Amino acid sequence: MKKKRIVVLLTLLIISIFTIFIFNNNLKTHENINNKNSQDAIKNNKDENFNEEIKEVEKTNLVSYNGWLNIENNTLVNENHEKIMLKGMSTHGIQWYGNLANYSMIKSLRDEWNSNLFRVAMYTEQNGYIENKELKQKLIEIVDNVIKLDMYVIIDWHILSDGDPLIHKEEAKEFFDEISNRYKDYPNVIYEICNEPNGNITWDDNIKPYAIEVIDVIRKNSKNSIIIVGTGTWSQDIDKVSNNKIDDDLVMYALHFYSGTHTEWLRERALNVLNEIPIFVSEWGVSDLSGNNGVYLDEAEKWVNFMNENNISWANWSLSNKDESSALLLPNSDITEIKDEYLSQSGHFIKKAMLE
Ligand code: IDC
Repeated sequence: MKKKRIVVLLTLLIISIFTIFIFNNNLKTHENINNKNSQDAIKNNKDENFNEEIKEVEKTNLVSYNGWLNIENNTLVNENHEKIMLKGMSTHGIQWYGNLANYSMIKSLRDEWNSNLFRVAMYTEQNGYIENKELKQKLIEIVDNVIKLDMYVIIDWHILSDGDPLIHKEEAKEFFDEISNRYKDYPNVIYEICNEPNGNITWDDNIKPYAIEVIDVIRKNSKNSIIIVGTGTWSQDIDKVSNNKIDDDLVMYALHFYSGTHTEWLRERALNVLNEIPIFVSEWGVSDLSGNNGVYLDEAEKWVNFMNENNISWANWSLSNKDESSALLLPNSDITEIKDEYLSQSGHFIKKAMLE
């Protein structure tokens, strides 16, 4: 009799353990299905491929906290309508210095400098993407790493010697179609569709028509991403935009400056339009416009204050160890983490600006 009771009890126990196991597993599968293709994958920290590092830092300036960005009163806000400022490094051209933009380097910028943004500059010309299509793989590798690190990332179609964005419009459309499809579920990604239009072109006839077509392509995949559009004269002509804006609530306009060349007059120009258009300083440097010829830190300080006062997000040129004054690192220092002893004069200044 006693034996029989034990057998019954044991059977019941086994059945209950089995049921709990099945139920639990079912829940997990459910969770996975729900999270697939969803922005919540990022927020809930459950996407295995992309979120392994989030747990380490719980910062209110990162993507898991802020989510999809928006624009209100011409400035960036997070999902809860709170103002947010993005600050980070831009790579140099990834065809030359892409290897410095490795996982541990970007992680150290996040953890030690409090950076929440990284810009990936993919040149179109100068042995950039147009001639060298493998560069896309390099870009993807870097962007994936930035996403893993829970930071925002700018994908920069870096036109420069090709001053008119229309020159490589078809390639741009193809590229942004593929890339915005790949990243459509990630609030991390910001598209910068033409770094610095320049030369004999205008906003009305060249840049805006180009932007409309490329934005259209991106919007088919991603309705909610922020898109930055370059402006004329190497992204200084923000004053040409206000009466001919692009009809899209999530578009921002690029203002670029180099403190050895661009001073008070450009800040005034920006001030004049700050209430009319959202501005993103997606590239700036402490050198002159050549990227070299010394550092201009007093003027740079004025710019940094200006951006802080007006909640303007920025990316600094550049994370490289080239022998030029805008480079963050000393010439040829080959490092995988940001360390003070390898910082150039620019590097020391940028560290301070980042931590302000
Ligand atoms: C510069 C690099 C320099 C390189 C040159 C041409 O610092 O090493 O030889 O480009 O490729 C920009 C551009 C950015 C420039 C930077 C400094 O967006 O590509 O980088 N600059 O000249 N606009 C204004 C300045």
